[in-house]
Amino acid sequence: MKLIVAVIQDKDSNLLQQALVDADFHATKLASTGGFLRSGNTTFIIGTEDHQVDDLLELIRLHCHSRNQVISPISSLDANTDGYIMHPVEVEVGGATVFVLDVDQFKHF
Ligand code: 2BA
Repeated sequence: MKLIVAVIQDKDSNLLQQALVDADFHATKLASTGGFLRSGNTTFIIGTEDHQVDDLLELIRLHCHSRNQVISPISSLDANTDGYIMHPVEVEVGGATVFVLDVDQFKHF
């Protein structure tokens, strides 16, 4: 069995969630925050059998698109700017960052 951890953009999350349900994958959706942009993204954790991993990865690939995102400078009125980026930066985000992990045990009580 494998555990797939997929970090995707919020904009793609509803369509991917529906596609996972339609394809009978069991998933948990978590609200997460990117360490670089410090903006919201979505993390799915999905337990699945080894032989279904390729189908799942294809589903994620189909539903998650890369986009350019600009992080704006923080307002100078905001006193709490420690460590925040102070100039606009454009980065390409996604489609998806996916980790495939071996599962030691799976219990469902
Ligand atoms: P963020 O950390 O907010 O990163 C958003 C995008 O910013 C990244 O897109 C990448 O294009 C850029 N970026 C990230 N770190 C950078 C850096 N040190 N210098 C320059 N540009 C940088 P993606 O690579 O598509 O990543 C999207 C999100 O996936 C990330 O959001 C993070 O939440 C997650 N992620 C990516 N790689 C990861 C990893 N190795 N481990 C855990 N989470 C990861």
